[in-house]
Amino acid sequence: MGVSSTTDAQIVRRSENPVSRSDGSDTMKQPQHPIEDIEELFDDADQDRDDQISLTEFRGLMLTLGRNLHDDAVAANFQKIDANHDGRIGFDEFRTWWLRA
Ligand SMILES: [Ca+2]
Ligand SMILES: [Ca+2]
Repeated sequence: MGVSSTTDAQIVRRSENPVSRSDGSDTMKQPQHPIEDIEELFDDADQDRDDQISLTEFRGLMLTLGRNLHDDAVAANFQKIDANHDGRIGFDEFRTWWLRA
C-alpha cells in the first residue's frame, strides 16, 4: 500500500515538471551531455520499446532534434551510427555517436 502511494506521488511530480524541460533551454545551457539526457533521448526515440532505434524511429529523433534531413541523409547518418550493421541503433551505438557529435 505504502509503496503504491509513493509511486503515485512520483508520477504526479514528474508530470508537473516537463514545463521547464519542454523548451530545451536547460539542455542547451549545458556544455556537456549528461548520460541521463542521452538515455532520455534514446527512450523518447524508441517508440516500440525494444531498446533499439529503427530507421523510422531515428527519423523521428532527427525531427525532435530539429534536424529536418532528407531521407537519404537520415539513412546515411543511421548507417554511420549503426556500427555493427544490424539495421538498428543500440544504446551503446547511440551514446558513442552522441558523445562524438
Ligand atoms: Ca525501437
Ligand atoms: Ca546496431
